[in-house]
Amino acid sequence: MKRKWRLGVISACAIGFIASTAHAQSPAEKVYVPPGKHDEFYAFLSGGFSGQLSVYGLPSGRLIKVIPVFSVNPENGYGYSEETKAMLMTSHGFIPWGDTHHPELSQTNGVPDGRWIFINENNTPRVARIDLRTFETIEILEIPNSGGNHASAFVTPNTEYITAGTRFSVPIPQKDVPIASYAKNFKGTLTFIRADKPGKMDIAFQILVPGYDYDLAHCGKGPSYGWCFYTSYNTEQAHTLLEINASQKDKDYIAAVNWKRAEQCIAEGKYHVMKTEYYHNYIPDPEGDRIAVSEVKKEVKVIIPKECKGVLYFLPTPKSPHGVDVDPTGEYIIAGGKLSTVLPIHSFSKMIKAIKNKDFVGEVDGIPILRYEAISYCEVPNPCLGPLHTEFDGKGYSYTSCFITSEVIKVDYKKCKVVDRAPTYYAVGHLMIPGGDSAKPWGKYLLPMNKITKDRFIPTGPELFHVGQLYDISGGKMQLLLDVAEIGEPHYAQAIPASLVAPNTIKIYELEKNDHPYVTKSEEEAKVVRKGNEVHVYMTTIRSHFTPDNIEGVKVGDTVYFHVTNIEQDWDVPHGFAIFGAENAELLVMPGETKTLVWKPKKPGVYPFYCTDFCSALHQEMQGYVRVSPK
Ligand code: CUK
Ligand code: CUA
Repeated sequence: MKRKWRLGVISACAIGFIASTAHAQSPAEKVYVPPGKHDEFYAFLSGGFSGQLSVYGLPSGRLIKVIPVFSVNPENGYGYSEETKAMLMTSHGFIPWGDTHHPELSQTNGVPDGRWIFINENNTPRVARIDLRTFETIEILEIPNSGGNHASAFVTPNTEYITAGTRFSVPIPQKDVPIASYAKNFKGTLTFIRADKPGKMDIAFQILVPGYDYDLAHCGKGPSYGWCFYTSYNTEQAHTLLEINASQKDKDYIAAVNWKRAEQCIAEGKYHVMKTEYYHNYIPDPEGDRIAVSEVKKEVKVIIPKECKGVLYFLPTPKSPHGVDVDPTGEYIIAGGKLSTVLPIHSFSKMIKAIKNKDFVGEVDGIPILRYEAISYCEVPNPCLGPLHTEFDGKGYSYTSCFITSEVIKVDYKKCKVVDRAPTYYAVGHLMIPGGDSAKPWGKYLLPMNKITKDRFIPTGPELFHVGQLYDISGGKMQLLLDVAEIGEPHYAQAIPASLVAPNTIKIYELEKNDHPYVTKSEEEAKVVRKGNEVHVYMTTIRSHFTPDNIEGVKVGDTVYFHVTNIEQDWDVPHGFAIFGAENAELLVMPGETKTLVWKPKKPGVYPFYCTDFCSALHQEMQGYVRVSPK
């Protein structure tokens, strides 16, 4: 009897469940990923002034990993270990910090393919490649002739290039001139970086452009394949009080670059070779020694637009535009006019027609300015205040963030009308839809990233995290699901189905393939070798001891290199290494890997070292001593 009664309850529940899915699921149900289950999407959020890239699962909003890119990261010794220091070398020396803004996934035929993700560094111009098999930064290229790398790192549809535009114009080449000579001496560059092969990033060419501020970019696809678009502001060429002086004109420009034409000009020798110095840092052997190296490059090819006709056009765009986004078909180009009262949409096919008909209203430095009416598809009326960035759902709708009115608007962009709006909390910057800037958006979710958190989380004193907000966009109306606490200032983000990345991730660095010059493949090979003032400790770790664990014979004035090889066979058992008083952070050594910590002991004594990363019940016993004697 009892059993029957129970069955009855179960079937009533089942009916209840079916009934409730027929109705709208609650926000809680939509973001709930049960313990042990995986998220549907990886989301990669720029860390902004943290210099890193964070990885979240969607729809749960759980933080899964922080990938160090441009900033040192004590948590795993990035930028501290001898193997990773070279990643942060620049022509200005070792720089332990960066400001990341725009991540973009590598693409094949305009669709994110899950191989790599790129991200820019705004302050000391650089771009990075992160390998999505290991979620590690494997390459960083410095960008010369740039005064701040903001319009970056956006890819062309087959990852032929990542592109970059200078945020601040500066004298190019750099020289000592009065700041007031801006209009005469300051220039910008738009840079194309070869990106299709890991370890081979290089500046293919730069295009020298008038001294404006190039803010954001996106590249064309489909019919607009072969083009990239950059917003510019400060066409007034102000050099002081830009908040007033750079907002004078009714329209600034989108710079439309025909990079296929640029390739022709390079092939025809229509370029200048400019001497300059910049660094290319990469790991040549990511499955072997895994040691980053720096290569110093000495020159770049520079195209001057008036010597390469057809490479660049200016599209007038109201008013101090910020974002520029190309729809999945490649025909519609939507700009965020920060101070504009309309949302301008340009038509790529009209642009091509206007170029053919020479429908120009003037030129700057030999660069034709197209007639606004000749390229305009429409202006979305009464959008919102402060439209910034747009993403697409692949179903004919675009979503634009509105900074001033703190909202997102959903636009039927072919019909040129707003069909839905939702408030954000507060002051939204970028927004992201999985695949939302590609030829094939996955849609489903929208993540606006807000600059101001105010009251969204329990208070943490004056400094607050930024907040992302997850919306369900699968229905007609946007529905707010979740607040996500973010690291630094995320600016932009990307997301991709986990099924395109997870199966390719590498679980373990194989010890057999480790050809690090200081590898120690077994405890029998562990040793201490003195070379003049250098002491090299060939050390192994395995649960739960170091070999050797008592080291004597070190003297004040020596430089001690701890070359720590993790010889575990289990993929998920890293060991850490830290020694008392070392100026460097710890090491985190993954199974199969060798990492090196340098230590210069300053006083005689006996110094403990220990494993910093929990590894077994005897983790606390994983320790040792170094004896340091006077000189
Ligand atoms: S910028 Cu931050 S909201 Cu760096 Cu892409 Cu527009
Ligand atoms: Cu090894 Cu803890």
